Amino acid sequence: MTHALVVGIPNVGKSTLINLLAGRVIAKTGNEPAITKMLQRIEINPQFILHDSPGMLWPNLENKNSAYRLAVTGAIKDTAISHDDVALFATDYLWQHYPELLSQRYALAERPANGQELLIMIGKRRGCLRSGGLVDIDKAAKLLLTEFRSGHLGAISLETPAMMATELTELECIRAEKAALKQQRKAQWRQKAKATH
Ligand SMILES: Nc1nc2c(ncn2[C@@H]2O[C@H](COP(=O)(O)OP(=O)(O)OP(=O)(O)O)[C@@H](O)[C@H]2O)c(=O)[nH]1
Ligand SMILES: [Mg+2]
Repeated sequence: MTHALVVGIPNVGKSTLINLLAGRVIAKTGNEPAITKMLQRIEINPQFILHDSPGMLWPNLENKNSAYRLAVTGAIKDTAISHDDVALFATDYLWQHYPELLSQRYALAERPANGQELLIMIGKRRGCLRSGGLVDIDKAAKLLLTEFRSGHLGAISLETPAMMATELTELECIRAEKAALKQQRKAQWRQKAKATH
């Protein structure tokens, strides 16, 4: 008998794949992370057992950009990081790397100066307004993220090997700074302790 375990980050389609392989809807699916709550055993045939698993993430996302990118894709619950922050990260990145896709999708007449301005333009264009005609940023943020996640903005990569190389170098510097600060604090505590004895 063969056992296979399907693992991956949340909301990437593990349960959907299992349902396809099983030829019936047996695993619960949904367009949000943490739909599968526990390990589920699915018998494809007496010789082949599939196991569906809850989505897994790294225990500590030291690289903030990685956390934002995961949130943009929908792998991190929308309650963990605010919609607005995630959407602003997305608009900043998308405008830098995929301006033509955004211009087309939202028929932008002008060039926004930054991600925030872009989000406001998208909100205006799509009628995400509050009373008084002000743009409802939260609504615009949700709309942008939904459109990105459904693939309506086009084929987009949020991360490249070159970006990761740069970010890892930056991370090394941050780690070194933190370690130096820790050492400095330890030395200060030791001095204080000596002085009080
Ligand atoms: N566009 C697209 N959407 C997909 C595909 N596979 C799954 N989905 C959708 O992605 C969402 C997540 O699917 P799930 O199968 O629940 O994902 P999961 O990895 O089991 O998620 P968790 O159990 O929460 O970790 C659902 O809305 C699916 O309909 C795919 O190949 N293409
Ligand atoms: Mg699942």
